[in-house]
Amino acid sequence: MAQPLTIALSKGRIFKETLPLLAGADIVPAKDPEQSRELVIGSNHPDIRFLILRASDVPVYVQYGGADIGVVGKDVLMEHGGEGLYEPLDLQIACCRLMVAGRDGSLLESSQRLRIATKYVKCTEQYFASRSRQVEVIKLYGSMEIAPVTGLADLIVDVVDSGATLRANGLVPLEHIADISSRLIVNRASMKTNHARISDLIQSLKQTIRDSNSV
Ligand code: PRT
Ligand code: MG
Repeated sequence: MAQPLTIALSKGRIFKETLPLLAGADIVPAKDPEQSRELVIGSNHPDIRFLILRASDVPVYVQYGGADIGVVGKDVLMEHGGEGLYEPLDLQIACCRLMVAGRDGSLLESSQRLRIATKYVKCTEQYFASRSRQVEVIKLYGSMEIAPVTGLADLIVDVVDSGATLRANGLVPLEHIADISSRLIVNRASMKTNHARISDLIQSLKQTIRDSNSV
């Protein structure tokens, strides 16, 4: 009998884009979290279950063993720091870019100390420190785009996909910090105690990603 497996996912784009990859490994959630209030969801295997979490909580659950594996954006993973986690696979889903954005580029040219609004405090501090720029970082939890418009901050750091949200709020992308995609993360202890099952799953996910790249 295989060991049980708990998989941490966030609702929304990560859940949607992970489904076809899991289906390739014959793992199908029993419910759609958009249609159900249940936060623990079974699957077509009696010993595989899903936890539906806030995206930023996925690495925390996996780090402390509340889940064996999880799927999380590289942005969230960089901000978390990755302690206690293996990151064995780039799933190549939910792709976007972590960017500096603002009303225009002139502030980046000036030598004044800039105020940056973001939920990526650590990444932002690291990025500007690596360019020897002193900044003041203001932590927000969402709707960062409003900060430069209201004068709360000079610039923002956020993930950008099509750029439509920036444009709709009078902002432009200014500097590229990192390309982002979602990663499979694995609890370090689970990788040892449940090695066969997790490495089978990784192989099967890899195969599905290869197949979808070759179409
Ligand atoms: O929404 P919540 O606060 O609960 O958490 P979350 O925003 O972290 O979760 P979710 O589900 O929105 O995003 C999960 C992951 O998807 C992120 O961690 C990224 O790795 C990835 N991803 C890919 C994105 C986007 N594309 C994206 N466009 N995450 C967020 N966005 C947002 C962005 O913050 C901005 O508000 O969409 C808007 C920009 O999109 P465009 O197309 O207008 O540029
Ligand atoms: Mg979101």
